[in-house]
Amino acid sequence: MSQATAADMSKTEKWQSLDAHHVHPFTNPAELKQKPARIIESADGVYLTDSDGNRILDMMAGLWCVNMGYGQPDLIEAAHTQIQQLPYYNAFFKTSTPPAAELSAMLAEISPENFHRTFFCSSGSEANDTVLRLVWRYWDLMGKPDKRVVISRKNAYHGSTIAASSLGGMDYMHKQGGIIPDVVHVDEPNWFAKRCELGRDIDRDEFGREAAQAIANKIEQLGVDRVAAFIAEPIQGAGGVIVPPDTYWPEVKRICDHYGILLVADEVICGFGRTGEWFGTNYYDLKPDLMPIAKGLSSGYLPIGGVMVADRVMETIAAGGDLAHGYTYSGHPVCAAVAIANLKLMQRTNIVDTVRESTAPYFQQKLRELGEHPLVGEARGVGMFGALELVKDKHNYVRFHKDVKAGDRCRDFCIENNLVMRAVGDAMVVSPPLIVTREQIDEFGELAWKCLDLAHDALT
Ligand code: PXG
Repeated sequence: MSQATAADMSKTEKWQSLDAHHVHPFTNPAELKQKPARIIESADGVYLTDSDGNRILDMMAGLWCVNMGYGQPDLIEAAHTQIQQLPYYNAFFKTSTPPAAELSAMLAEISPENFHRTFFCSSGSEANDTVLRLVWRYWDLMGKPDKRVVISRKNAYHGSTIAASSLGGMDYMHKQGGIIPDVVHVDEPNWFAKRCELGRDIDRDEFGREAAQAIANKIEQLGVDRVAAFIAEPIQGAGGVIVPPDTYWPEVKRICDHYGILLVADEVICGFGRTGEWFGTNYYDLKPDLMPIAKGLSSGYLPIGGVMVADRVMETIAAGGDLAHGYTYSGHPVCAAVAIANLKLMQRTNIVDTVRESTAPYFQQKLRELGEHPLVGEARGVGMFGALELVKDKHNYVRFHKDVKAGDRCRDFCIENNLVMRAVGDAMVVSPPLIVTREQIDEFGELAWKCLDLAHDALT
């Protein structure tokens, strides 16, 4: 770029022209070429600022991760101090660092009682690759190497590496990346989608039991000698905040126990306060064997994830000698130091109690009020996340044709009005930082209603 050209450009145009070299995740490059990316320059609390100076209410906490909000001095200070003291050292070959050690002990303290060990990595996807390695290793060591199949669910999201996207149930990802052997999918407990499919109401509890029974049927069909584990998010996040019926999880637990297969609870979104409990596992009393974690562990300030391993699984793995698995950045000291500062801040501010007792009920009430809008067929959620399903006919479970792209169009109105709400198909999903206040929830309610009105006018 010549200097004269650069001087003529606005700040936004300058970043956008540089960004032309950037391959964006989950983005159509042709669309981006037509309308370049919005550039986010800074952030504070629950607000982002873009390069045109707009102040945007971030009701997605980044990508479901900035749980303690932007600009937290403790987290910034922790990174600064640790990067000076020791910017990197690894956790291979019988070595550790103070942050990796302390973080693993803190996780043992805050997690359900049968968890005392964590393997570290840098993302939720790596965590789920690790899950697969651990599940297969466990059954090998148990003398049952034929137990290889992991059952997952359609419309689940477990990440984007080949193993994690195979575990996930997103068809459009499988179409591009293929799917590894030994992963199968059953129907999700999506009551709303089922009612739309049938065009009538169905009993929620009965549907929950049937969705659980699909797992048992799959185990019977494959033969229990081949089945290693069932993996699921306690509440599906990226699939559209699918809250299962109350009958679902007790029955799934019973089925996993009955057949003696491992239960993996993917806590990447549900973990660290999102449900109003420390883990989604606490919310549903799941007692899983493995828990992949990431995102809210560091409030997204630095990339860190992990797999928490229940005692009985760890005993077997530990007895097996060398674990041939690890990443350069497993237990990265700066990332771990930020995660420690994040967890300490969460503890000191009692944020999980505040969410459970005060702000989440208020937020859920606000979502239900938005559910009264003529465009919204269902408002659902738990704790500090939820979804609004946009429909053509509110009373008869009639969706818009998918080519109408109702969700995307509503999302565009949100962006124009400085509100981040994400569209998953026609579900508008919301997952604000846990520190969001009642006043900010009111602001969200007003902005969201306005955007729903605009979308309603455009779509009907
Ligand atoms: N498990 C779950 C439950 C997730 O939600 C991952 C694993 C993978 O984490 P990493 O850190 O590898 O991205 C996720 C990630 C979206 C969106 O558009 C959701 C995620 C990631 C990117 C986009 O809703 N979830």
